[in-house]
Amino acid sequence: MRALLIVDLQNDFCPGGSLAVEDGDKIVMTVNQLMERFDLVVASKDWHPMETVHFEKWPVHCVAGTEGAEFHPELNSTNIDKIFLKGTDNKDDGYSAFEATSADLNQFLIDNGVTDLYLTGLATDYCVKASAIDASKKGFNTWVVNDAVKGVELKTGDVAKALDEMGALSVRFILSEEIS
Ligand code: VGL
Repeated sequence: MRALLIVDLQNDFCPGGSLAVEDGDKIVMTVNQLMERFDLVVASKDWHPMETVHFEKWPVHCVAGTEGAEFHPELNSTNIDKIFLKGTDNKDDGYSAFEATSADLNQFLIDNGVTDLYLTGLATDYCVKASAIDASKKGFNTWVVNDAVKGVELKTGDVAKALDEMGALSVRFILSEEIS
């Protein structure tokens, strides 16, 4: 059993948002197409309080209930079976979707018999990486869909380094066209 995980495909991480990932919106169509091929689709949302230690490191973004925290408007979010909110505590960065507090992602996947998890979304070098590493450590066969993720790349080479770190922890890489 496989599931698709969409990480943080929210307005604030897309062009025009407060922590925009360059071309972050360009993956939306690919993610929409992928959703059609999966029986189970889950998504994380960064969902921060107005004041949090996280905003000492990053510009204010994805504050719970704001427009910036909404999914990108072109994402077919009606195809998402369950949403997991993370970073909800004022002491918690919540990079990984497995740190979600609204529901337990690991338990949800186990309860649904998921063995293989395919990751898409933003950003490759932060929340996708953290989520993929957690997924792999928890024993899921973990795939990152290379053409359905985008990185922040604060420093040149950050994305390449993130891919190496994930690969070293048995995360595998695939293209959306290879997924039927
Ligand atoms: C993210 C930086 C700060 C992400 C979240 O979703 O990758 N990056 N907060």
